[in-house]
Amino acid sequence: MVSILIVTKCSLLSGSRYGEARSGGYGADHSSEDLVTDTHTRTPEFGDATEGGSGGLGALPPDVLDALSQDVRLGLSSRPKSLPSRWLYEGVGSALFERITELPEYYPTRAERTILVAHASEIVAISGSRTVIEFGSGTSEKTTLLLDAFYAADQLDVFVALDAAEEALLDTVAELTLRYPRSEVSGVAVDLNADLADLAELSGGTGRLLAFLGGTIGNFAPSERSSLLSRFGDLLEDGEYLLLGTDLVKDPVRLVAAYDDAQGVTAAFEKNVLTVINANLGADFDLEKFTYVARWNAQSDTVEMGLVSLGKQDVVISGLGLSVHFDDGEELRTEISAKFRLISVERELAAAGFALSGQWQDPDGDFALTLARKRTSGVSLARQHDEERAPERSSHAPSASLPSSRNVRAATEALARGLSAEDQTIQSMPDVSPTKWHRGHVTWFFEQFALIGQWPNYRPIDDGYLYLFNSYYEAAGRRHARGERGLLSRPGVVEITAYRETVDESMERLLVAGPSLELSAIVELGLHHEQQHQELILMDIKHALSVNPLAPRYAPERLVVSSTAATSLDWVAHPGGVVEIGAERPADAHGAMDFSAGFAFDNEAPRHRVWLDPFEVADRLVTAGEWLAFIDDGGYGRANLWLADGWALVQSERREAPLYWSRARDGWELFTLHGREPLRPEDPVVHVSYYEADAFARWAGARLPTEAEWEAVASTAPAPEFAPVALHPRAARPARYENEPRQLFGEAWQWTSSAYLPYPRFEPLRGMVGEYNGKFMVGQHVLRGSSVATPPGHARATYRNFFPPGARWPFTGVRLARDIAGFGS
Ligand code: AVI
Repeated sequence: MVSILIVTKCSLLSGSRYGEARSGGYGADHSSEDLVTDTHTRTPEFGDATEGGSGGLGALPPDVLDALSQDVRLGLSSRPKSLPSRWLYEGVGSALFERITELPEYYPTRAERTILVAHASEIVAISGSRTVIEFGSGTSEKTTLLLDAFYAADQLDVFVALDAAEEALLDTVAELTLRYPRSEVSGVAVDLNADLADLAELSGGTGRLLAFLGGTIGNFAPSERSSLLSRFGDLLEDGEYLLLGTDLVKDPVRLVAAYDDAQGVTAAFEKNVLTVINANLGADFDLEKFTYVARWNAQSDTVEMGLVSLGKQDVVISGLGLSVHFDDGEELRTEISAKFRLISVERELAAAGFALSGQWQDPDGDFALTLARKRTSGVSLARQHDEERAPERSSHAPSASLPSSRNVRAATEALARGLSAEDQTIQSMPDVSPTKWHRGHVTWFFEQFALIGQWPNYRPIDDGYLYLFNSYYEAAGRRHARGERGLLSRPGVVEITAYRETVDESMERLLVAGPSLELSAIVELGLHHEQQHQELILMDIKHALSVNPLAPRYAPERLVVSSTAATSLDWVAHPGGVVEIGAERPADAHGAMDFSAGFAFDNEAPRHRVWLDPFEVADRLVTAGEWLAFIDDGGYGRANLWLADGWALVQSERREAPLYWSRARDGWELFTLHGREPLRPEDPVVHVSYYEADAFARWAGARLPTEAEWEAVASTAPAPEFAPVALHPRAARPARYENEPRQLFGEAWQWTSSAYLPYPRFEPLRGMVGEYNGKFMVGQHVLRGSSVATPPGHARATYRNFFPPGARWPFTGVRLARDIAGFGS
């Protein structure tokens, strides 16, 4: 039977030999009245301590002696001979281990301490725990770094120290009771083989964090490790945390030195197990006849430690009635110390039902502390998925997604920088949103889906922001009316900047150790989403500024360096046939986002085959000069060119030219983000609706391309990596080769004749993000390419932009297409 000694401030259930024996050890400044002692006996596997035991041979209590007897009998009669490392700590073992932790060669204790000094408060914040349970607290020195942070945050309701070494445990409890007067401190003497599930009640409370520090997990064989981690999981409720210290794989020379120190302290520590057996089981081990060895096993990433017999010898263990023979050079394995890689820590934790919440290393990368959250039982499929995908995960170093995240977030702020608070507040029509709303909304996206969605104890910055900045996510709750976003003077731009900064800080804390697959996918989606809003900011502010009769500039006047006379229009022929379009579905088999094959929005997938008859597309966009010809030819007044809805719109709104065109004394003028400009006939036409594009194409004796035609031509063309120099599309440069399709990207989005519909076998993503695209697949048309306002690197050949057919405030242009004559007759 394993004795569990509970040392607590509040209750004395019974005394026992075991408890009483230790109750004198509290130290001079702490009387035993301050603490009371409660001894339980549990788990029948080792017999009942209260019924007495063999006793007499040494200082060990009977149940512990029984366990030692079993381990020695089994370990010394097996081949190779081995003993569990727990016996190293008996007698002078704990003191020797303390000396090891101070050796110059032994870096793990110092490295872990460094991590705790730097990151304890993050661990407190991320976990939100209020109860800390620590296994193997032994010495409280490192533990106090963690506990101090909890206490300072007023988050230490309960601390429970668990340790097999009661003496050290009692000291710890006594010391910590004084150190944390507002907390309930207790200790439980237990070894890790005990049924930990029983401890669930003892530790009480919710919001618990179980700490297993020091790299002790490495002293267990792989199968023992997985069972121990699972048992930790059994002890915790869903959403509670495990904090695990692991030593990392490094230069074997340093590793072996750490376990074979120059002073011979580790050798003495390992040999101590023979003394323990001599003292407790009446054995006659001669310590001089064994030499200590430590070696690196590169196959198992393990330091192996053992005692090698110097010559043949027979050892008698009288307490067990056993004689054990050792050959010359035969080794008794006393300990292993496995070293880890970050990915293997994550994988072992995932297998035990934990998801990574944070992972920190010391600056030398010697040691890691991992904070892992027990997963909710309902997502076992996701867990299985994570395990399968684990090798494909990128580095979990803090840089995994933060640099691009910082760039994207900074790019949004850069777009808003030149805008006053007033500029950022107005909404010139229901379709446009104020700049400050965009800045808040993209931030809300991270708060809602990453922080609230992935961080159980996260507290929203302001519930009102969740309402104001939700765009259209029904699953995220109620929201402010879209058309009334411009009525909000508060929160002002200052509050929104603060909101952005606070969410960024929280995101960095969440991501600092490398996100889980799920979280990285959310972050990635959030960054692409923010890039979409960067374009919306430009579209919307252009409209907002355009309604001002003073036509204020967003950007400095455009410098048109050379005006290439509009090049002649050529056609790029495509033979047709079966083509494949679209992206691979960015989700795993269960519908969870998965961008490991490259980012794509869900509406770009799945990749599928389509049949195309032979066709050709124009090698450049329709120019403003060509549009002028359409106007001058009465294009806006000829009903036969127009779709009925388009004609009705043209009539009702008296449209006679693209948006932002106005007649001036000397001809047409355009409002651009660079201010008013005279129309330049060679520039592409921009800000036309689908209806206008369709009417123009009919007038020109052509048609609009389907989205599959567009993609079939564009699939080999790279999207631009650099931002255009101006925020208005430029004239096409000369073709570099015959039939080069030009201006596919980076000038103006191109209307296609394709209705925005789901691709065959389209499925929305699982969860709230399923609302991202799929629910808008009616009544709109697809646009392809990208525009001057699209952030560099955002677009690709499979990208499907979409707007209602009447919309023209986006940067929308036209590329013509035609059937290849003579086919199909
Ligand atoms: C307790 N444990 C993490 C130590 C280690 O590094 O494996 C035990 C030890 N054995 C020899 N030196 C240290």
